[in-house]
Amino acid sequence: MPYRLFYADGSAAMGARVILEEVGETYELIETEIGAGMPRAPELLALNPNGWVPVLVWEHGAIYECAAIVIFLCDRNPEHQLAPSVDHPDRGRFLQWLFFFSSSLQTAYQMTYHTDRFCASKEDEDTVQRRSIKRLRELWQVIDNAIGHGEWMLGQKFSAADIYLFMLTTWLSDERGHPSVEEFPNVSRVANAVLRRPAVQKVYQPLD
Ligand SMILES: N[C@@H](CCC(=O)N[C@@H](CS)C(=O)NCC(=O)O)C(=O)O
Repeated sequence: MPYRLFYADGSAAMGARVILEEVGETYELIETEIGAGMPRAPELLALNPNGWVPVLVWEHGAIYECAAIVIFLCDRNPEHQLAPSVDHPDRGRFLQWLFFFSSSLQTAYQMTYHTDRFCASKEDEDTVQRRSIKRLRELWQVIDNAIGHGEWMLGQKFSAADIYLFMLTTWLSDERGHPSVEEFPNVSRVANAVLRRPAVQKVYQPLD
């Protein structure tokens, strides 16, 4: 049974889709409405009650949370070497970055894109918006420092953490007053290198 991926352009589902392309799996894309205030498909809600993408359906059920899906796919396709194996010295750092991206950076993005979810009243939205942008800058700086002169997130070895990083850079928005990726030269270098990969070229559509 081919994988099925609940998907929306420009969303966290892009990371999961790039991994599917990298490992050459066949999959069916299920284009999914995730616009603010728009109803969510019952099929999506049945699998992910949060109403978010990505959701990956496979022969034994469905998984949500992009980082979990990425690790799951990498581990099922070890020959592609997108993740250090469980006993490799880099495994811990690989997991660290995926969890950091997902729990810290994605939350900062949530706060700037869905400010209302973090405020009890409209008057607080401006403060939360400003703080979340500051938070984005702080977190990207941590990542930039960690990469340093390294070629990739894990140093010399390319991994799915670099694909995840690339995805997160595509959410930086001038319009929303976010920092520009150029503020973080090491991040920018890694993201540009990931962008050249055929799997990314196939999947990534810059949004207007
Ligand atoms: N922690 C989840 C977050 C996923 C997420 O925020 N997806 C966004 C698109 S990037 C979404 O579906 N948003 C719709 C909404 O928040 O209502 C993950 O990493 O998979």
